[in-house]
Amino acid sequence: MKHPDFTDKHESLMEKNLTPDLFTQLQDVVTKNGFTLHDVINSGLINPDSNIGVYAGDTESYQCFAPLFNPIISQYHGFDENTLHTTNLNPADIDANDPDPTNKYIVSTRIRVGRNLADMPLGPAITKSQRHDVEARTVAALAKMSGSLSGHYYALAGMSDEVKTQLVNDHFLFKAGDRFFEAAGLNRDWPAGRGIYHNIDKTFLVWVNEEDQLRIISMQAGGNIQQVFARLTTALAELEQYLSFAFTPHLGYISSCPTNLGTAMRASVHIKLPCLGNNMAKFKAITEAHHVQIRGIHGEHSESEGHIYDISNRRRLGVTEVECVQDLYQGVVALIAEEQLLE
Ligand code: ADP
Ligand code: CIR
Repeated sequence: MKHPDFTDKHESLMEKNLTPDLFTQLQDVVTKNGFTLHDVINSGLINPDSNIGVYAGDTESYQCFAPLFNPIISQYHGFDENTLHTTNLNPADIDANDPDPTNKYIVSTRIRVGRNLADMPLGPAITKSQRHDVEARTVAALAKMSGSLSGHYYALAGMSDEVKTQLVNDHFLFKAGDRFFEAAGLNRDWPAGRGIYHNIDKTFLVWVNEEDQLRIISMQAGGNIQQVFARLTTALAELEQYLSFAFTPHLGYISSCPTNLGTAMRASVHIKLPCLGNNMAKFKAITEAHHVQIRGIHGEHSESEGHIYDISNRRRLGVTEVECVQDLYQGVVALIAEEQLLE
């Protein structure tokens, strides 16, 4: 393999950081799960429009390929390499009264974290049988969830297309992996080992073997951020009695995409902002000032519909879970205030 011939269209953090010298330094490095530099950068190479362009195959990837990952991690999260990541999952520390009690703007609130089992390779390097093992261990742990968190697991392989489409359209289930996942190796053996657990109300959900082995989700209609966070932390505490998750003191919870390291938390609202939607420059200035990100209504790489946007915290590493939620809250308060000025 030679240093890639990046085109004008390549604009990812990978392309910016992978100099010919760094390429030479890392080109023969292999992790104990067989993950190589080619595996790390393939998604960004095949997809020139990637923002980030790298994935990890295991926790060790972050150490073996640190000269490439570290600057990308710093540039994305604004995280100083010498800092230790800290966790705070205490709902009592959240100061986020419903920013829209009459539900004029906020349609729904969702908070998810990514988790991976400590003794397994990550999705881009995991084998089919390891993926089934992850599924079996996760389903066994979920079977012990109590009270309103108890529910059922549905394997993707056994699900009718009709049910699947409905769950995806209702924002509960992940879509089939896209071209970024494909090039990262995340779509291998699809749909084996993938599935979704949810409670009866679909307010607590767990995705199994998507981009991360577990995506643990709390969601509900309206803007009660505090309640959504509290449900998530209760569920996490229960699950941690049965499952041990990959974590390092420097990088926090380990995820396959470096944007999810640390808290691995994305706290979002679906919010109607027609005036700001017609004034994207102002919209983006507010989101950037408040460390929040705009996505479309069907998740990453999708478009908005009817001026409903997905607004979520951008930073996940070097900030606590409570701070991620406060970022969302401050951003939403500022956006609603501006929308009201423009109405
Ligand atoms: P992730 O949140 O796991 O990073 P996506 O951005 O692809 O992944 O979103 C996953 C799904 O969650 C999508 O269907 C998206 O519309 C839905 N979703 C995200 N935020 C909310 C929200 N606040 N309310 C309802 N659905 C949401
Ligand atoms: C990319 O590099 O663009 C994709 N692999 C997704 C990266 C994470 N998402 C994001 O920054 N919005």
